[in-house]
Amino acid sequence: SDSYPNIKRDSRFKELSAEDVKYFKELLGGESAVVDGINQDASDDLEGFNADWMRKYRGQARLVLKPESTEQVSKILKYCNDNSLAVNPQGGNTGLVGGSVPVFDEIVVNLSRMNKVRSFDDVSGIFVADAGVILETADNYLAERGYIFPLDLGAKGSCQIGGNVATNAGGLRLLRYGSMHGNILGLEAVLPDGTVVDDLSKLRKNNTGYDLKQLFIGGEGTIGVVTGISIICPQRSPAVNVAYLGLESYEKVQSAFRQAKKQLSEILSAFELMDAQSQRLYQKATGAKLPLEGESPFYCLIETSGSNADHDSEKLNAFLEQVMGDEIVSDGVVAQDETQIQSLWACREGISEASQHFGGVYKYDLSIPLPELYNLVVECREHFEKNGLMGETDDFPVLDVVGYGHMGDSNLHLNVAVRRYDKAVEKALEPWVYEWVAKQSGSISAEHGLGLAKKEFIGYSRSETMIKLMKQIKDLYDPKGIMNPYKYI
Ligand code: FAD
Ligand code: 2HG
Ligand code: ZN
Repeated sequence: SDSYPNIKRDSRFKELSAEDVKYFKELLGGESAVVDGINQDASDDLEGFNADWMRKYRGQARLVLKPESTEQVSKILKYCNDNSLAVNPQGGNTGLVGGSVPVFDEIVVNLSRMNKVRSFDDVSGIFVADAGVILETADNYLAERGYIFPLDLGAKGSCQIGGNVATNAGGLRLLRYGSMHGNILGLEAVLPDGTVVDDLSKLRKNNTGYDLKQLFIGGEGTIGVVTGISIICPQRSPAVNVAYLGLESYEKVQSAFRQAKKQLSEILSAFELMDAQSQRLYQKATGAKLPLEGESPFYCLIETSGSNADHDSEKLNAFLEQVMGDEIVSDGVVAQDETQIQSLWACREGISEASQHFGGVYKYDLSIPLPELYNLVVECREHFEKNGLMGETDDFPVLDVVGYGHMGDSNLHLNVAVRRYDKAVEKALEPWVYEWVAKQSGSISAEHGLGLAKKEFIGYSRSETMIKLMKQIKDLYDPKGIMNPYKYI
């Protein structure tokens, strides 16, 4: 492939034939379920399945299959396994590590037509649905019933709940609701040989043997296709407040976090960090007006969710009075209505897209112990300045280095915004960033996963022994290696 000069197509995998396509068309019963680039030129139709959200990774799939039932997924995988055809499971294609698009000519199995809610119990809050339901659709369904999906993220309008499970997505409220590993009660998944693993449990507690569903959560489509999920959803909080605060130093950000946990305790539902550079970039990319007049080096977005508006406001006001009185926070605004809540959140959720607006971006998604978390951003800027790669004019490839993320979960998003992709920038960043993180015993993949982007670097966060165990699991579930090859480990 021209896209990936350093990776070779695995010759174990058969190339697609017209015969194969005929089988799939008969199986799925219709043209609309198949994008066929074998019998005709379908490059335009295939583009959206081959290119990722960042337009950074591009595959050469010539066939996309859109099954609408678990049985169809099972038959597709069995056929692929029997015929050594490689497969790339795909949800909403919003993944940020190149895992959701093929590397070569893997068949894309796209879950978008598996989009039915299967059941909801409004006493227990247990929601069972097909993997291809869009996250926002699931959340709207639950909102009508007084519940909330325990995960929220900027890509909610496109990502699928099956994709969220496959990546073990973290998002904006993990601090409050916990991870997919904790909330998912059961899964239905299809193994490469077509076996349907029916573990759609609705039990909160179930200590009967190894908890095998956990392997699919964060498995990134490497051991099977998730077709259905069962998840426990909390009550939606009727009272929601959002505050956007300016702070003078990262030390003060940590103090504010400490105080927020202490004073807002059970109603705290998000604590997000944005540096001044990230807000400037967001402002420049979108033209939106920033919430505060003057600039502060750091900003925090704090959300509370509770059941009693008066009680929550009282707590939030007491918190704000204290942190402003103690000069922990220098400036701030509290949203007065739903529109303002949305626009404050947009300042945080919009950074991811803004950072690639001026050409491109190198993204790092890292777990770092809180006291050291922001040092990486500072040192990264110094590193670029020393290397002569960052500056004001077009001569420099790097436009800016921005730091933001899920402060409440010690998860930093380091985004290096570039005017153009440049090998020198990449060389300066990797493995420099990974070495830095390994030294702090952090994680090189906090919430986005490994995909193609991190595969080479897993050793910075996992020991030889653990990598070996992971490879054994992969071989056990997928002995022919057809599931999402070239990625993960
Ligand atoms: P895809 O991108 O289609 O696939 C992702 C991976 O999962 C691939 O390896 C794919 O093979 C596999 N996969 C997908 N569906 C299945 C399935 N049914 N069975 C088996 N494997 C499958 N992530 C976070 O964790 N937190 C955030 O806050 C966050 N914010 C984001 C904001 C934006 C604007 C964007 C673009 C992305 C963000 N992400 C975030 C990353 C991404 O949205 C998540 O990883 C999301 O969970 C991916 O879901 P998807 O349906 O788009 O999956
Ligand atoms: C977020 O928290 C996402 O906004 C995306 O995880 C982070 O783009 C990124 O680096
Ligand atoms: Zn994130």
